[in-house]
Amino acid sequence: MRCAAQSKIIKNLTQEIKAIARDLGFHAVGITSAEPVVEAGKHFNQWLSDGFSGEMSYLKKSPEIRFDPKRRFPEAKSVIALALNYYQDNPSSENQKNDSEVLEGKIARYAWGEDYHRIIENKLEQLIQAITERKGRCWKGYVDHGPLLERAFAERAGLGFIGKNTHLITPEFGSWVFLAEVITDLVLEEDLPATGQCGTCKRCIEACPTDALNEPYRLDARRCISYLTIENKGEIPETFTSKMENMLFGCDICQEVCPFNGIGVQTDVPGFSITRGAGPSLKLDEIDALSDNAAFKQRFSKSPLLRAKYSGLVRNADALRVHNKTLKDTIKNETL
Ligand code: B12
Ligand code: SF4
Ligand code: SF4
Repeated sequence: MRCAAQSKIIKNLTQEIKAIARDLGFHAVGITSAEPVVEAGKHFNQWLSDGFSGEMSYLKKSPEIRFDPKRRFPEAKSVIALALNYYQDNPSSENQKNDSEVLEGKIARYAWGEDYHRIIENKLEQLIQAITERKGRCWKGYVDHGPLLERAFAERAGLGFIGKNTHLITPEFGSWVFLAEVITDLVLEEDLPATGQCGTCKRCIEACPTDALNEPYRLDARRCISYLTIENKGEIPETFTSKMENMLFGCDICQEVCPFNGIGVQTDVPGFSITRGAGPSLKLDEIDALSDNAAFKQRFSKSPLLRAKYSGLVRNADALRVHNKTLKDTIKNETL
């Protein structure tokens, strides 16, 4: 039991840390304990044993630390869950060219500007420094790469709820947010878990072109265009090349159709501007013009597209081109 004076100190410290996080530019911050997310852990284990993680072998390494951070950091007390809005309108969607000769591939919104890992890591370092100055011990800040079930901790910290498309959906920014966390030994005041839900809606499940959302809340990565175009190292199976809806890198279809993403809030993070990266689409000719890996690395030096590697981007462009040719031939034959 805490006395009133202790509770007040904890409350003040929590408010101070939340204010620092907001000043650093995070758009939402919530606190939860470092205790395991037990139900999410069961779902995660089931997901792995069903083979849904495909070739992402790193997810299988010590899966228990993803839902129980205290196994790694026994003195951890709190998880500070953070979100950064990356939404921006597609400037080209209103006057899209209808030039069937110029083939373009679409880029998922998260990758239009600079890579979010660097932008967020910089903010996390500053937050950790501020906590350390307040006598709190922190372990490395996490964004994406860390072994933590980020969506589950964000949900328990009250940032939003997990939808049937598996996204963490916030009340203010929909699902157009990146997630990040700081794990600390400070005892902080916990937020209540988020309570929203999808209700009877199943738009994302119906819209997914490859049936990757084979059940609500469960995504088979092996069928997901995002996985096939970014994480997958091999060829894109033919069964999917005709279903990629011109996505060259990543996929946003199950987010675009979500009613919680109706009116996006423009991000205020300069690094996410399309002028800083690949933008909403790329001409396939531009990819052909990249003569080698060095040219690819130079063109996309700060972009998330680096993740797919030169060979991956060329493979994706080829898949779109082959599909477009087949489509054209079919239309030609039908009109003859
Ligand atoms: C591996 C991975 C992928 C894989 C697998 C995605 C997936 N849905 O599992 C692939 C490559 C496909 C992928 C794609 C994308 N990713 Co990704 N990815 C990750 C990563 C590294 C791990 C996710 C994971 O553990 N998956 C395993 C499943 C089981 O866990 P989960 O996704 O958290 O699922 C929860 C629920 O679905 C629920 N659940 C599972 N089964 C069941 C069953 C029932 C009955 C119920 C009720 C619930 C339930 O439990 C889980 C609890 O956490 C996280 C970062 C991280 N460290 O967490 C980023 C992360 C999830 N990705 C992110 C993003 C932005 C994307 C893309 C939008 C990129 C793009 N535009 O192409 C797509 C979205 C695809 C989608 N619909 O999820 C963001 C999501 C932010 C958000 N608002 O949710 C994260 C959090 C990275 C970050 N730090 O911002 N990703
Ligand atoms: S990201 Fe695309 S392919 Fe993956 S589940 Fe969503 S709609 Fe389906
Ligand atoms: S589209 Fe509908 S079912 Fe899918 S996540 Fe959004 S609200 Fe939930």
